[in-house]
Amino acid sequence: MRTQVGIVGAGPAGAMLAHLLARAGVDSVVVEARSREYVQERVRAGVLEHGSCDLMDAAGVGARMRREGLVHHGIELRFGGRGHRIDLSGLTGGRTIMIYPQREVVKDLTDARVAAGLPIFFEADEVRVAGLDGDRPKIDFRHADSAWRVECDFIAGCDGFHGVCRESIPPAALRVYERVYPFGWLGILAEVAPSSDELIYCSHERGFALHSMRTPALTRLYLQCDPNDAIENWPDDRIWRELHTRFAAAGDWRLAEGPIVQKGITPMRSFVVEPMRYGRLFLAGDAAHIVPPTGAKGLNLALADVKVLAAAIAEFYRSGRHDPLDNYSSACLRRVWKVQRFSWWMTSVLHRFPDETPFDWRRQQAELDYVTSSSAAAASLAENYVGLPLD
Ligand code: RFL
Ligand code: PHB
Repeated sequence: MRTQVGIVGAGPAGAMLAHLLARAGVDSVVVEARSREYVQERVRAGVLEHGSCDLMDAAGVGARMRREGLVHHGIELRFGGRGHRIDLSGLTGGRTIMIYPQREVVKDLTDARVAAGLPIFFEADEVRVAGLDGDRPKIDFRHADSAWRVECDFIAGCDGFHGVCRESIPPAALRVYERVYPFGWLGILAEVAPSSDELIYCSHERGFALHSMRTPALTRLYLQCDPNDAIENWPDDRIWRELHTRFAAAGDWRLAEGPIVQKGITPMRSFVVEPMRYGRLFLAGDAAHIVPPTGAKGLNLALADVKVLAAAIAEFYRSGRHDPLDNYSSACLRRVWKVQRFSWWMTSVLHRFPDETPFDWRRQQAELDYVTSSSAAAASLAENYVGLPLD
């Protein structure tokens, strides 16, 4: 089959790109390795930046998010057993963040695509991309026991960190920047109302902890842990004990417990590949970059990339102009590196590092004290947390 843009992957990047292109009158075919149920159920990110919410609206899929999402005006930084509020809205001229699970974002986008009858192949096997440096790149795959080929003008590699698109680029054409952290996050989903109205980022001698949420009845909690630890070493009562210890605070605040319905350990890395393009293949989202989750940025960066890419592709079909496509990588990377910086900073100030010295610990505590007592420092954190401008 023939299309204008072949999109590999139906995570947030691929699903949003397909949607933005359709609204601009550009044809696309989406090829996804997993089932529709799997991509719509995967437990991942939870925080949408202000600009990501605006993009959902602009794409015409914001209605349920506006109805069911939880608007947050601040976050708490907890250290030394005391909570300190960062007034995100007050420090950014009224901007907010939205708690709306990534799976709901993907569900809204993929349901809209299926309802519109536009092509999307779930459960595609043996996906391959070829002809990237020619003018007719292709996606080959197997679906329901048949072999398929999609011939495209352009391919968007939205297939995440472990996808095939980045791997199909000759290594000499890419430069990789990477940092792997000596810790991971143990994340749980618990059927209990959140214990706080806002997210709590907690620095403790035993390591970082995060209190987040998905809905008014579902709490999401994370603990810094050894990245090589096995989840079997963490029975539920050990997880709760550790959470209570790290979140302990002066006053009568208590962490509420409930049945744990999901748990897992995720390693953490910072990763960027440059450029985000090879010939007619454009990389977007986790396929091009990974941030540690401490700044809640991965999903938002993926959406920001495809906003730029969709506009560049639409401009190409409207006017024949190439320059927005030629500028895609550098335009995205400027923002990507600022978000890398922020995610690295949040990570380094809140986690314990195995090789740190007592000096480092005191410096971290001073940094947290500074950011919660200086309005200039707090404003910088807030500006980055609600999201740097998308353009
Ligand atoms: P995704 O979501 O990984 O989607 C890629 C899609 O491509 C498919 N795929 C293939 N399809 C066809 N052929 C192949 N060969 C394929 N290989 C893979 C996959 O099945 C999948 O459907 O990448 P995308 O779209 O770039 O989106 C990125 C985000 O998913 C990611 O950055 C965030 O989840 C990161 N993240 C967070 N981001 C935030 O903005 N806020 C958060 O609060 C936040 N918390 C998190 C997170 C990521 C986490 N984990 C598990 C990595 C918390 C966690 C624990
Ligand atoms: C989440 O709710 O999963 C979450 C929230 C904030 C983060 C990371 C993850 O920084």
